[in-house]
Amino acid sequence: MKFIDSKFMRDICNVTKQSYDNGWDERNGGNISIRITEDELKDFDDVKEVKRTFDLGFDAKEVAGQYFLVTGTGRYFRNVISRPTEDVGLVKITEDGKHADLHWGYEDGAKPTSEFPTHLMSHIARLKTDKNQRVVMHCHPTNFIAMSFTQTLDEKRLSRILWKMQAESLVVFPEGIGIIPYMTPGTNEIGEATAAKMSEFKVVMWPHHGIFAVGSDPDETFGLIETVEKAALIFTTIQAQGGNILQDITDEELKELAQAFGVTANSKFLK
Ligand code: 2HA
Ligand code: ZN
Repeated sequence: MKFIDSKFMRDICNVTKQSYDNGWDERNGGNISIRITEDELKDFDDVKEVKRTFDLGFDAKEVAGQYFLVTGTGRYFRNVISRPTEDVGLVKITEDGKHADLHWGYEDGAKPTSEFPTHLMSHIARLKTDKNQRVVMHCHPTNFIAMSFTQTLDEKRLSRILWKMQAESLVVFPEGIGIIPYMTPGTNEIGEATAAKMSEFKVVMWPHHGIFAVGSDPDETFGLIETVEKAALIFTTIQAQGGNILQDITDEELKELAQAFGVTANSKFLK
């Protein structure tokens, strides 16, 4: 079987196209990585050879031997669906944890996204709490980013606002939202700050930039971002209607929601 025909490639093409169509990935904005096990690759005969090797610039030993399907640096989500063999690469983290071997893709010389350290650090952090952790996705959802200008960067306050915008929010992100300070993208420092938040949250706000989200498959991770951004859109629409909230979902109702859907809401964020 050829890797291009795999469900992993189908998933990454679908999710990048949908994210672009939603307006979250202007130019080269956004990146996604999907963790794949050696066993899941055994039937693909075109992923065995090492084509090139990349320096990671940090120690990723905790995911040594694991494969990651990841979008290329400078590449456009808009194009992934029409040029997947150039814009997506399948890399394996080497045993020393310091490099990634390219096994498939990046055919015109690309390399992994500049945010790959943040992706790997986030995978590592999440795997400690969730053995089904598979996907890290970053993009630029407009209303969510706008809130990082108009709202205080306070995790409890922002989580509560988003929870109260629709009944779905608490069910989809019961932990709430993590927020890091504004930092320069593409650095190990922003990767470490993001990963530190990932031990508690599945969603992290990068103020004035975008969102990082994690999950066990591409649909779930994309759905998480969609739900957060929908809450932010409702918030924006409320402001456009004058901002006067006459009634909302109470804390008591949030607790009932959590119970009804069998999720554990972050009690630090409830009254
Ligand atoms: O991949 O969005 O944060 C381009 C970006 C960097
Ligand atoms: Zn970005």
